[in-house]
Amino acid sequence: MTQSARVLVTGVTGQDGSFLAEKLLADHNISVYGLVRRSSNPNYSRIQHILEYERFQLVEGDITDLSSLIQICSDIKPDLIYNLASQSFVPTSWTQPLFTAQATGIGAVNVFEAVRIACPTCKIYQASSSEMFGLQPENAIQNEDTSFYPRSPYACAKVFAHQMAINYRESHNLFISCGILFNHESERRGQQFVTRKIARAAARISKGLQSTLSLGRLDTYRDWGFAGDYVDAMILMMRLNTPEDFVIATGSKHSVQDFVDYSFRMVGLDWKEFVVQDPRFMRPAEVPSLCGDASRARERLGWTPTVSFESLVERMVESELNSI
Ligand code: NDP
Ligand code: GDR
Repeated sequence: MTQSARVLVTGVTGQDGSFLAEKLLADHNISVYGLVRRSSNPNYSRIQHILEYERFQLVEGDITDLSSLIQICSDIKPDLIYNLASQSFVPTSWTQPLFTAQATGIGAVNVFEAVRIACPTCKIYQASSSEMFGLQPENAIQNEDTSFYPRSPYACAKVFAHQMAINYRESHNLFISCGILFNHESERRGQQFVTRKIARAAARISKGLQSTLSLGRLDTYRDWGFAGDYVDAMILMMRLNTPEDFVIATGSKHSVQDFVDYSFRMVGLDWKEFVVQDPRFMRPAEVPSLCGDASRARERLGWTPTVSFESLVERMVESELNSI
């Protein structure tokens, strides 16, 4: 990257955006611009600690508004954009399929168009997802060559964005790399996602602040890693001289029940006494099992995950206990 690089991060108020902005700001030659959308009450809790940095600036725009993105790209002339903004909660994509298509699918194309029009040499990172793989044979492992079988409007929107990224790369010669990231979690994860919901409930139940935990299916499997590690992979990908797509995953999977069991054991409780299954958290179509093969990332980026499943659960439950 050139000296005094300008980096635009969309989705900066989210889990990954906050870790990414923090890591980028550690490099004194980088200025970070965080895209935020207008809301009646700003939600800057994840980036509160970096708001005062001189090299960090918030810019107002919306991923669904192409004109705002063209304006921002013309003004800032970013060297690099990480496109992390999306409607990222899978269940919401069934109740708001059109909004999800706009934010998660068209939103990415808006970024590509703004770059094509206003700053065509800018590199772009596109946040693709393991949800694109969707329904796969039991015990299969997914890599960059695995076919997609999306199972939700969210996953369909991500497939659209992913294929458009490849299309813009091949037809307009834009530098776009897609990170196909498997589930990654942290104490900054949104409270609706299953890992944070479980960690928080285990801590609260152990302190007498909550009596039960309502969940959907316990028998689905995910390849869960630590968000900080996955953001490192994004940064490594953007240091390459040619664009390329990478699967980022730990290579081991666990069930929702494993996550529940280990979280409750951490606080000295038996989960079976507190967990109730609730149809409200079942999905119209499920992705039963995902597990990624990140060999390409290991070989070409030198990337490996540093946080085990057990350490991730411990970190999240401890954080919840500390916050009570
Ligand atoms: P979060 O849900 O935590 O953050 C999403 C971000 O997108 C928020 O900053 C949100 O802003 C912003 N956003 C949503 N809609 C708009 C909009 N219309 N205009 C501008 N900004 C918008 O997601 P994560 O940090 O977990 O994920 C980052 C990206 O990676 C997402 O694209 C997600 O789909 C993808 N992904 C995530 C994985 C994971 O396991 N975490 C795995 C694979 C892919 P606001 O705060 O205002 O709502
Ligand atoms: P996911 O994450 O859909 O994989 O998408 P989530 O944590 O929402 O669900 C994981 C699995 O847990 C099951 N589950 C429940 N999920 C939620 N949220 N709440 C519950 O009560 C519950 N009970 C069981 C789900 O059915 C599912 O099988 C995440 C998001 O970050 C996406 O944006 C990202 O692209 C993918 O990970 C990779």
